[in-house]
Amino acid sequence: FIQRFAPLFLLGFLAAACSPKVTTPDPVTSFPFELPDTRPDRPLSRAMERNYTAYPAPRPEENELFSQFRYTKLEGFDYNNGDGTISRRDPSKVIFANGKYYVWYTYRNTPTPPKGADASTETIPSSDWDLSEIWYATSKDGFTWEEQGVAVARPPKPQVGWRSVTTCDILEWKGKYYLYYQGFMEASGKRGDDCPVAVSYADSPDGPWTPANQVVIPNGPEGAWDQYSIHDPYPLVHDGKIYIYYKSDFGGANKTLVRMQGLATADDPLGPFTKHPLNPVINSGHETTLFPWREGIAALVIKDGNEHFTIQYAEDGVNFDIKSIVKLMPTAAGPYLPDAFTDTKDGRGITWGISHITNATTWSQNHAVLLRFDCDLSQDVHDPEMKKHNT
Ligand code: AAL
Repeated sequence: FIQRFAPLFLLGFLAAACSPKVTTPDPVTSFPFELPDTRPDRPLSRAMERNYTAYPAPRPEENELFSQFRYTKLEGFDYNNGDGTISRRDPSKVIFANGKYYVWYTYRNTPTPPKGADASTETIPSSDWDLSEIWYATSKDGFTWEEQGVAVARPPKPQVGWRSVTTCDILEWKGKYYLYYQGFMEASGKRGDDCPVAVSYADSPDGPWTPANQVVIPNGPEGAWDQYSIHDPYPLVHDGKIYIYYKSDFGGANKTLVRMQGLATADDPLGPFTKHPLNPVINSGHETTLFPWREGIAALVIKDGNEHFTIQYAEDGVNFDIKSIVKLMPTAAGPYLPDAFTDTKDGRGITWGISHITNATTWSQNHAVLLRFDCDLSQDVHDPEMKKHNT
């Protein structure tokens, strides 16, 4: 056998030894990797050209900021049999304090489900987020939650938020806690959505919360991109400052909304906040969800706009690039984010959080339910073995 096939083995060995070495970077092991430009030397269609120039990799799943999302029903919340009278939506990010996880969210408990702006009264909500308060819940494991009750109630008229306080997010700064939220002065659907951001503060995540009774991020001047609304405030600590990303929308007056994300920064949680001169910094997305990633900031760009369902990254927190295109993103995601306020230069990413889902059969979105999402947007799951498993 050996005598008969020896010449063939020899030929094979010589061919292998003399052939030019092709070294393809291993996408599994070389994060953060750079793919070789493999464009052939011939004209390409516009779509193929764009595949090499507009995106970081021809296969988005090869980027470390790619993930699939898994969802789990939460235990512990009562929804009145889902009749639309109790709603929970727009969760904050999740923090860990006093040995448990905390989440804050928009809570509505009204005699009827939403009936649209024209049918709304002092007690009948126009939309799912009308006549709401900010409530909170705690959990030992992130799956079963104990609802603790109200954190920020609606203040008396005419204070900011008298009609509804919604869509909050949490900041921890120098040992104190700050909840930022939308303060409605009119029912949603009657231009109440053109609301600014207000803030309440507390010494403990359990409260009591003191409203600052002031607008902390005001609407932009007439003609500005954010003149109509300042929504979904999302605080992080970055470069020694408080960074609040928020959503606004061009064209609010004629209801052709084009939703985008802006940034305002401050040295003090009660302001003044300075809006970034390059705003809007993300051209798409609905609710804001961002997280420290390596030395910069990553964003889940969810739902609206040309770049919806992408995950983006900006080393400076301002100039974002698409890193991956994903599916089934968590709506209004509030991730568990241990390094949200540590001013990290090496953001580790996220693996789970709370999002919401709505039964959007009507404009006003009858009611919403909180649910848990899990994902692999974490540096710690990108070791070669884990990565093989995840892809
Ligand atoms: C959301 C958020 C804001 C909007 C409405 C309630 O999911 O973008 O909070 O105002 O919808």
